[in-house]
Amino acid sequence: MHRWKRAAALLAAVVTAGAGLAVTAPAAWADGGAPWPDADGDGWTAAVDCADDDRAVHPGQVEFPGNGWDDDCDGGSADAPPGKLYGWGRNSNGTAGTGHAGPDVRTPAVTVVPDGVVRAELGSNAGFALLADGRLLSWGGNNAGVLGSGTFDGPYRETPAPVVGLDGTGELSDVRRIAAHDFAAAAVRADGTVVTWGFNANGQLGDGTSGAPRNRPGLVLTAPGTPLTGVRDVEAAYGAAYALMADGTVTAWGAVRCLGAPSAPRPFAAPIAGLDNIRQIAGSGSVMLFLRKDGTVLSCGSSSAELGREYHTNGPTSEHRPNPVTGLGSGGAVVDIAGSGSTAAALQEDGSVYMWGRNLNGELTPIVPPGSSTRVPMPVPLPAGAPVIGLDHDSSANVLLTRADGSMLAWGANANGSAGTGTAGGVAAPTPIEVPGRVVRQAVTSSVNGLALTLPVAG
Ligand SMILES: [Ca+2]
Ligand SMILES: [Ca+2]
Ligand SMILES: [Ca+2]
Repeated sequence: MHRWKRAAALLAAVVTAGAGLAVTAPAAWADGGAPWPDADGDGWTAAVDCADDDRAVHPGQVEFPGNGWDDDCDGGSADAPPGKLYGWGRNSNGTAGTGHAGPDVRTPAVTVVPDGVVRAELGSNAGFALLADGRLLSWGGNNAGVLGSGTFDGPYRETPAPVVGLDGTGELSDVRRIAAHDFAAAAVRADGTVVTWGFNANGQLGDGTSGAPRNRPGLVLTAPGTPLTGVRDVEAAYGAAYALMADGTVTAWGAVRCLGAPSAPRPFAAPIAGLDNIRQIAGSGSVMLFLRKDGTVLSCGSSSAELGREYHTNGPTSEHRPNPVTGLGSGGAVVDIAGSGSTAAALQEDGSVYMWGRNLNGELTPIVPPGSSTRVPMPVPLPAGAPVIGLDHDSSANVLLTRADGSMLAWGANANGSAGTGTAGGVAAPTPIEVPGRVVRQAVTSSVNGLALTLPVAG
């Protein structure tokens, strides 16, 4: 199916769900008969494609709030229809966001996070909500000061509150993107700088220090006294963080992978060679994944199966340098990626989900037996229904998919009810989850919690 036809089909599904998006038909020919180019091959010509170098951006695409991209080329709605947050999973520290610590929450429950959320994120035990006004709220466990509250005191907080400002007082402002991994967090601000806080054992705070954690945001530096600038997005990964630069290259700090050989932690931010035209970064334990705007995926970091390719066929240190994942299906360009500590996942244009790696926690049970591994990406059998449009698997023993009709699919270890399916024990196959009256547009999962950013069903 041509990309635009599939996009139209996807749009029809969205309209059926009531999201009510507007769309402009692709124009194959300009006035006067000269063809408009379609440089990225997504089926939408440059006449209507606001990013003709990016396969995942075009008219008819679903607008994902707060991801930093005008996905549907609608400058009017841009990037930020604000929504309401739902949470579930372990709640002994209030991480489910219900406003009070208590027993596990096994299905999505409305949170006490104020309306106006444009992006959600989870660390190991803490939740984050980026608001449309640029403030960042945090709640849950405060391990290593990951709440950014300016204190290490208090084992947890039940009521979401703003991350403090750079000087430890006031509120952090102008936040555009948020990423967390374990007990460390990183945020991109409107001026293109990055601030970090929390765990720092590997120098993942990027300010030249390592060891002591920090309970308030501080700037990531390229050298003493010189802040990193020009950042579009950030991914927090195992012992390190990776910044997607506005020019499509990648700069990283901490226990950085993909430098050509195993390397000592970097105390300051510096570029990674061999990466350009990148639109998304995902960490998978020792392996990093990079989605290019042309819809291909690069991997590097270690020889583990989650590399998604052979590691010795392109030079003796191929696993330490960015090289393409091989064996993905014929479902078109990859439009979303995610990784856990031991597995990786990719979503293709036609809604196919491919996974690979080591099945240590049940994430790969739909494709290989527990304890087995696959270096070759394999398609995850999905139940009938609306096409998958997004995925999350960040540092998690669960996989969480969003579908065009606003529902989710989940499976995995399901510790503390973190899959959100309402069941106990591991979930072996993708299982539908609905949030009544709401359309899910972003879903995030950790091994013990889940969050869903939802919009009202229009109509
Ligand atoms: Ca195009
Ligand atoms: Ca495009
Ligand atoms: Ca967007």
